[in-house]
Amino acid sequence: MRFLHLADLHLGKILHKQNLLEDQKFILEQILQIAAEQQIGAVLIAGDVYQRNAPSAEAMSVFSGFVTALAARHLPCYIISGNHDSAERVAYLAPLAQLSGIFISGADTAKIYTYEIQDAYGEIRLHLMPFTTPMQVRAAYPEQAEKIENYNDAIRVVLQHHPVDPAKRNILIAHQFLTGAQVCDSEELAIGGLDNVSAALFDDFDYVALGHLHGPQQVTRPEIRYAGSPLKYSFSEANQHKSVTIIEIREKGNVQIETVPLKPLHEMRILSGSFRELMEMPPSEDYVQLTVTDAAPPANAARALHTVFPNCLQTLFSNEDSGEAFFGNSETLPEKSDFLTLLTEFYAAQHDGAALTDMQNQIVREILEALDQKAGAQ
Ligand SMILES: [Mn+2]
Repeated sequence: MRFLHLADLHLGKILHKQNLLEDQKFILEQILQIAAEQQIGAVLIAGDVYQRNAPSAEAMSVFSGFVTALAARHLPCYIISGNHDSAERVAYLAPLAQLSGIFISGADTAKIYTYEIQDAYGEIRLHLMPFTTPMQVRAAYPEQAEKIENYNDAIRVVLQHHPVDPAKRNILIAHQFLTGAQVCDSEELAIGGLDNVSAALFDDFDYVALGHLHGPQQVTRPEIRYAGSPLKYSFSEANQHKSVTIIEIREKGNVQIETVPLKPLHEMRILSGSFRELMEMPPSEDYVQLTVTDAAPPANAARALHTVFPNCLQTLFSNEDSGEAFFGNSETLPEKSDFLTLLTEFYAAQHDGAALTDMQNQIVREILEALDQKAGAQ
């Protein structure tokens, strides 16, 4: 059977004030197409369905639409909650969803939920392990609490209570940070590596569908794999290539893995240059981070750059001489000002802080009035 492995959807994510819901709808639509083209038999979602513990109504609606589309195509889907999710909220209506072939891990996060699916080679067991913490596992197994100091201990204890039949084909879906994996800025990890889990704990599984880290990657062997997020959720991911992972499992021991690239609605790029250089670049609707390198950029540089890059999410200013950022980013952009204020600021920036003379001010006002009258007459 062919499985499509996804993770870290982060529905409802807002990146530098940009709501990514349209990008997310677009990519989920593309994933549905890939599932059809690739003759997928089931979909795995390895946690972080939502960006927030209490997701927005819009994010919930997008998720509802996606799983409903899977069910309408008779594609079973196996879903666990991640560290960004509320296990209870993700599991809302789970018994009802199960009737349509959508299997969701439950509110008890110290537990593994197992389901079976049949293919030509027999039965495949899908083990759904929601994101869990040492505290939650200690509470579930108080007699072993003293032995649970970190995430590795916690996952070991959960797996000890869940024997796996090694004669069967077993897939684990989990959301944890495996030792040795590559991290980026949009994940929320524990400081000091307390959340490290050893891949050796997963030796019994034919494939481990992981979520948590946003860069697609394998850990220790090809069958222990992070699918990565379907979209870039931080500028640290600008150079990553997002994809979905497709696993083909035949007889026991025969697992083939490939990836299919995803093409986003908006690309993400990091650009740097003088104000003039950036203004002369080809206009683009990509999500960009701009670094303006002038020693003294115009006061309205961020706003002017928005005319070339309307989806600029972050404007940084670095003084090339000192090499240090000396002014904040576009999130601190002043409120919209009237034209005269903008012009005054622009003039001052271009003339070492000098103000318009009374005569210049008068001329500008007359021009503005004439423009207003002309606009009113139309
Ligand atoms: Mn995540």
